[in-house]
Amino acid sequence: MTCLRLLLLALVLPALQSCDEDVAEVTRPNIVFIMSDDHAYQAVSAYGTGLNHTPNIDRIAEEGALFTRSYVTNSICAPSRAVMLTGKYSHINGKVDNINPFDWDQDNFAKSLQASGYQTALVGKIHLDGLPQGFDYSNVLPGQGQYYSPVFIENGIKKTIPGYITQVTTDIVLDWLDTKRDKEKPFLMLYHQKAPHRTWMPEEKYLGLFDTVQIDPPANFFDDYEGRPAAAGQEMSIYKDIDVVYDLKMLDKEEELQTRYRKAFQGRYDRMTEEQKAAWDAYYDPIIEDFKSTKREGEELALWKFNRYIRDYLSTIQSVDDGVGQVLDYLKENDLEENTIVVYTSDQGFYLGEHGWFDKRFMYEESFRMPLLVKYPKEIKPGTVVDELVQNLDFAPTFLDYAGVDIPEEIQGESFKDLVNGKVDEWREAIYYAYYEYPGEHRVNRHYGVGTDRYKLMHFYYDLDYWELYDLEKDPTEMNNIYDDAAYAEVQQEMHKKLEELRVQYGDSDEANEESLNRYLKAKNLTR
Ligand code: SGN
Ligand code: CA
Repeated sequence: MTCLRLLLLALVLPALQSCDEDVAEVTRPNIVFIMSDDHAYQAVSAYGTGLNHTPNIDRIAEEGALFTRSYVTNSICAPSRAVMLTGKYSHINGKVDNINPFDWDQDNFAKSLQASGYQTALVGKIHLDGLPQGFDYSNVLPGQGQYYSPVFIENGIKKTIPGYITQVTTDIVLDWLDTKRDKEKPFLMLYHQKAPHRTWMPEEKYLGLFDTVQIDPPANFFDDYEGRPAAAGQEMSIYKDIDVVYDLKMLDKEEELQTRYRKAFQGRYDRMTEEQKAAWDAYYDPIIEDFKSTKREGEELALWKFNRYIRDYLSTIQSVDDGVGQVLDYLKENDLEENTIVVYTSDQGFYLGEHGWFDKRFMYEESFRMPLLVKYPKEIKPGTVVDELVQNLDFAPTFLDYAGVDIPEEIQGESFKDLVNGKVDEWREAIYYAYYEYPGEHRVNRHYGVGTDRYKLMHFYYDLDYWELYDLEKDPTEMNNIYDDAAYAEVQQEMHKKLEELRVQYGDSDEANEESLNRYLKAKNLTR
């Protein structure tokens, strides 16, 4: 906050006579930034897909704003979080994949808020090794974390906590808000859920929640990937790659279903208490029996797998939604509602059967796009809808802007504070994307690209050199690659131009790709 603004404040609040930090604390907003892991916008009922019901998450948009075009810069967990913290692209902050380490010594927005007098806390999944910097309190998961009896690292000290991860995470957040923070200071709380990440293990009380409904897969579930070699080469197909024991919980007591990851799932099951196991078995055992005794093949088996997958995935979200409700209620009951910004988002999008897939990584719409709901009763009108293109790159500058802290020059994102209130005349028309983690799990090739509200251009490279272009208005599910289609020659040229401009603007290049590729191959002990 500038001194001039503080002086103006001092005029209206005569009790405050100085230009020091204390004055600012009166009005600076608190920030609760809720991020879940792999939560597809298709599974937030505020987006109207009708798949499930998330009344508490929806409340944020009802009382504030719903963003219809919020995108990630690199659709994978740890890089997404590094971008969120630094406001810089992966090739600048250095965290381009889940493999190489993150440099906590660099600036992040929590450090800036902390230096300006905020109390800062980080709870849950962060997926960046090392003691988090910029936080007065951290209580985070090692790596991916576990659904049952999770391990947390509280200010550097490891502890196993009984219970189900989503509720445990919420309890830690509520406890910090209620008993641990300095109530004289504004606060930043990063409340980061593990759910609904693979292997989609529901809380006992929600086992079977979606069993009364038959969920149809998306229309392109049986995609043949024609004209899209990278899409054809992935390993994230619900039909061919999902593991029936590990992912779909067919852990039969007779041990007849011996799949690749059975042992890993046994380890997860063994973390449950006897009571939890009893509830789990009562639900899954009859399904296992049916699976073993009914012969399903081809399309029928694919649909059966899709239904098992989607039901577990959606059930884990119900616990996330409960947690959001508990935190919103806490803010309300403690007179914190008016002056607190609440954000709900995910670290990337996710496929819920589109193109036949689970997982993410591609720049295709479902994993590129994320849910984003923001409320701040003091400034944002209830029911606001924002259709402009925003990215996770924008979180850091937006929070600094709301807190009245100077936004460092090197930050590459833009604050969307004024955009939400309709006070911005010009906004970006194109966004840049880059994905790196290949060769790796799920085999999604390295690619980069540019998106506008209507078109998308992507370039797959490394062991491919292949361009794709989509007209999202005519082909929203991206089934028809129109690159080199004469009817789109002008659009193609225009999109190439935009891509080059953005690569220059953000300092990305083939050389930077080469450099990060070499680091990646070295870390994985691979040769080209
Ligand atoms: C794990 C998952 C993958 C997932 C990555 C990245 N496998 O490795 O399916 O793509 O995380 O996800 S699992 O067998 O360990 O569940 S991310 O969200 O952390 O980037
Ligand atoms: Ca994720």
